[in-house]
Amino acid sequence: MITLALSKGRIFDETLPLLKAAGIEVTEDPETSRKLILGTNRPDVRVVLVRATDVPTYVQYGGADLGVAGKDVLLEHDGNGLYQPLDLNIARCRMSVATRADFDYAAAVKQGSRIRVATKYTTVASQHFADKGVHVDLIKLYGSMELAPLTGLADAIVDLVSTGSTLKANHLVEVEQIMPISSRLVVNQAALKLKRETLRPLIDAFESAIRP
Ligand code: PRT
Ligand code: MG
Repeated sequence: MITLALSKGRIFDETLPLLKAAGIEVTEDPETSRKLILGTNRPDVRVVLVRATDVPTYVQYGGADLGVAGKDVLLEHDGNGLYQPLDLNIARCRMSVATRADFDYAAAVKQGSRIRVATKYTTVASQHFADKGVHVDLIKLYGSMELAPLTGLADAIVDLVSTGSTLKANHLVEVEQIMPISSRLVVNQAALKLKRETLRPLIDAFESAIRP
């Protein structure tokens, strides 16, 4: 049995066409079913639904043989035993710095001021500001980052941006792009050895689906 860990929403939706190209069809709809384990047309392949941030953990400890996780999630996840053979180029967005329109980020950076930054992505954010030589006080949040500059909790946020409409709706402006983000295939290293005969063709099929 091969177990694939996916998160509901955009990762599940954008992985479906890749699975289809590999001859795998999920037989249940996660939006209408309450099941966390979904069957496929292949008796030896199943999908488990986990939180996006839990995908690397499932794969690392062998709760799943492979999974799909955003680069944002992978950069914040510490731990090894994860083989990352493919950038699937799905669920694309970017990681950016955003502030209130009335906060002069460029001036704060130039003056060497200490900037208060709220984010869920503390590993990426601290690396980014350290590389720039900018002094920051990082405030760890688990969601609704947009609220932080509006309430005075922070001067800036580091968050994911895709269309930019969430920032706009909250009167925030993107002042710096940190890196492009997409989702990667992650594979348990032990499983790759033990289940190579099933896993390798699956990885190859994904690869030809993204690079036809
Ligand atoms: O939502 P939930 O709390 O259940 O979990 P999650 O946010 O971890 O999962 P999900 O499904 O929302 O995101 C899974 C992965 O999709 C992330 O790890 C990213 O790699 C990728 N991804 C791609 C995004 C976005 N685009 C994205 N736009 N993840 C989140 N967003 C959010 C962003 O944080 C912001 O709140 O959407 C909002 C901005 O969108 P725009 O279009 O208004 O700019
Ligand atoms: Mg989300």
